[in-house]
Amino acid sequence: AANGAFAAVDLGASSGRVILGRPADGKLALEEVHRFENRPVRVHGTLHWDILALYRGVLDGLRAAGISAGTAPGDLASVGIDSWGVDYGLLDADGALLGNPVHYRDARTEGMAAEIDKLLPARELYAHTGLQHLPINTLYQLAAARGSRQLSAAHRMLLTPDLISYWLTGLGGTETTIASTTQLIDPGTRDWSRPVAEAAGIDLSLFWPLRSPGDAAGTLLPGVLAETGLEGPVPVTAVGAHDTASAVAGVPATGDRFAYIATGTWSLAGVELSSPVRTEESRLANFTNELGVDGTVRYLRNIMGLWLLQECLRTWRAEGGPHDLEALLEGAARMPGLRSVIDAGSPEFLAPDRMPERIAAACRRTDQPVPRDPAETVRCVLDSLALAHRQAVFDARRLSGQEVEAVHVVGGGARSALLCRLTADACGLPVVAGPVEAAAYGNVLVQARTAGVVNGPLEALRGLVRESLRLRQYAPAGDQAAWERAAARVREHGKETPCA
Ligand code: LRH
Repeated sequence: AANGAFAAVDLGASSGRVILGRPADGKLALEEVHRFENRPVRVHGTLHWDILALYRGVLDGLRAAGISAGTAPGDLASVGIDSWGVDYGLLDADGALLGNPVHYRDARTEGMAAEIDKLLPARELYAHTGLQHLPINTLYQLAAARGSRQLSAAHRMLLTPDLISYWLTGLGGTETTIASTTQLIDPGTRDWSRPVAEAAGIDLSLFWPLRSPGDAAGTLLPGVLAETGLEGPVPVTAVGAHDTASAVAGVPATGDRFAYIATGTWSLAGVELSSPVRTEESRLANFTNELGVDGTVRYLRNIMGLWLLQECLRTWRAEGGPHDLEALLEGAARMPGLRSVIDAGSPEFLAPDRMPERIAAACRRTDQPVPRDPAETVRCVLDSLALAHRQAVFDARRLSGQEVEAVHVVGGGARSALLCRLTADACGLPVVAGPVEAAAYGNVLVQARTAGVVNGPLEALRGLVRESLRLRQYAPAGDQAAWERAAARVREHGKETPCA
């Protein structure tokens, strides 16, 4: 391997993968060398991540990456790590992990927004951080942990990808894109918001210094080399450590007139900006300003995403019902559209369990036909997701002034022709679908640029993604008025929606 291979560790809420990227001839070839499940565990009522199982998956993946990259030192040029947002582990003064990280879907954050609101009104909080109100935000998790012995004993706090990086290298750091999911960062200065930390009583010295995508993050420890069979030195490079930041970097767009929808467990739908939008209108529309690579701002809204389907499937499987997603999607594609729609942005769907029942209840409450079978439920979910995509794209455009000529769907949802077609129809805009592994593309390209193997600004990196795969295009069709009526149905009932 002339220029070496770069390993992207990409940890999602339902699976982790290690993907090897080899840039050559103006293209980037990706090879998935290892994939492993991410299965949360409930212990005494609290939902945790099985973080050591994930770390083992990372080690197994690095071993596989080394074997695939070649045997000479330097064949594995670097490693970069990205993961889902908001969650963290605490270290004691000896660097040992204090307990298993808690899952953002755990119920401990209930009522915490009201607690924080007493200390710092939502309006001010938004003016400082520009983050949408989501119960999962680190700020609310820390509020829930406040006064616990564990938090009191903590010497350091590491967000998930930084924790993995710390275990691999022995060095600490806080990558800015993942830090921006905490609700403790000011997206204008791209630094900690001291006023927010002070008001919320959070000690910022828990965090190691900030670092940016492209910065060096250490080298694999001798013990890690021994365990993975790799020959050192293998550098670790900070990438967009938030998976969504890496995914947006990997969007194969031309120019800047595009919206993106990063689909997976969540749908993250919005536009890329050069500075944050923190107007009151933006706050009320629940838009977030997270940080992206190369000084960009990811102006987007969190939508429940494929989580709704994953959870339905989990329930149906447990009940001995249907479990073939492909067959269900085929069935759903034949159903009449827009019979019932739910608010796919609502936190009422955040918690796990009994999803088909909760979807049915939402339809009943809003006087819409209740889905009668799994295929109808799947159709309801996909229509609802497409509708939420439309609302987010339209709102992002209106609130930021950013023009949008095409919508890029990346991540797992790009595989579903039905979801992409419905999204194109709902937005009345062409949808460009792919890559599924956008986060891995973004992750590898930032590493490769640091290594001097590829050059240029984000736009050039995106050009490389475009050259590397066949993208699918979906032209919008159908009746915009029908989507507008469906949107009105959701809006009308929005006020009655119970919050998680
Ligand atoms: C998607 C994601 C999203 C966050 C959520 C916690 O994987 O990172 O951007 O809001 O997980």
